[in-house]
Amino acid sequence: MSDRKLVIAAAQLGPIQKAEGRDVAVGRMLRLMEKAHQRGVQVVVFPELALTTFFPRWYEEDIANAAHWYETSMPSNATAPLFEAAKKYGIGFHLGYAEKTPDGHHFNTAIYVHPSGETVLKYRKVHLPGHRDFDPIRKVQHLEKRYFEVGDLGFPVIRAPLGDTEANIGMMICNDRRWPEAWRVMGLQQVELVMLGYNTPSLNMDNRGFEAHHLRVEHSHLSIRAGAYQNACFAVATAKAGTEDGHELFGHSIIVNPQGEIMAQATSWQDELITVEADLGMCALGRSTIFNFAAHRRPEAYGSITGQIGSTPPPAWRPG
Ligand code: ING
Repeated sequence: MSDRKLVIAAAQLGPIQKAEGRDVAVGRMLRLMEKAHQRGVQVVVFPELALTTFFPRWYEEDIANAAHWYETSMPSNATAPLFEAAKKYGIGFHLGYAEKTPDGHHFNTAIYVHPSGETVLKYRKVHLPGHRDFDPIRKVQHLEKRYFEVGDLGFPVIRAPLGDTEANIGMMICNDRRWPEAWRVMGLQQVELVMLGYNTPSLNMDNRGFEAHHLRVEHSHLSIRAGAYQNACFAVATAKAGTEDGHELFGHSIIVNPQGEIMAQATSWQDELITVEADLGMCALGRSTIFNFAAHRRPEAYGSITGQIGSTPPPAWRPG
């Protein structure tokens, strides 16, 4: 046990309908912040694209028709109440949103905001799933490659004051959790707390093969538990869940410790706060033993991980 205790929460959101404005989502997030304050929470993690519906499911021929989904400033009039609540309650928060930069670039972005209202860290989603153009085979479109550019900030980790202590924090977004490279880049920076939001359909929308429904959640938890365990860090994974205009997203937000154990799990697909007290000193065991990277990693054997993009077929062996 260490004296580096931190009370953290995943603030899961239920659905946000296409016709609902940012004020609806912000109002619900403020209620979750108040509940977090009542529970002595010091850090709150909101979902990916927390201010709007998951708009990449909707095809727009003219991208200009999607302009209203993006934030051109942060904070903005609509989001300022979140920053004020952070100051009022002394709570830091992670927020996922669609970012349009002053020079016209579009990213699926997340920030961590200190109770002072200052942005401590920004991340832009690197692994954009789905496709760019309308896909007639799919049951539902997943057009993140149409609406966002690949994140250009890497996977930064920073040591920052959190609650009564400080921690090495990093972020990833949704599909990133399925890629061990994202976790390891942050593990190599000694990350202790990974904050991630997600919007994940509860059924496979690809329509290109069978996937048992229960595996949707299984694969999500498998990815997060493995990432936390293999990099000796905590992970807070927060869903936007429920049915948005007929399209279902699963909840099952979880908080995972550095041994890969689920410490808390949401049990609804609505607005729900799950809370844990994390002992950040727990990261030390994995980092100094089984995942002591300096002692055990062999980068000379890993060249293909950054040396190539797609997989290539192996040489074939034939008897005699
Ligand atoms: N959503 C999904 C995710 O990675 C997905 C897309 C679902 C990809 C299931 C593969 C399998 O959780 C986002 N927004 O990345």
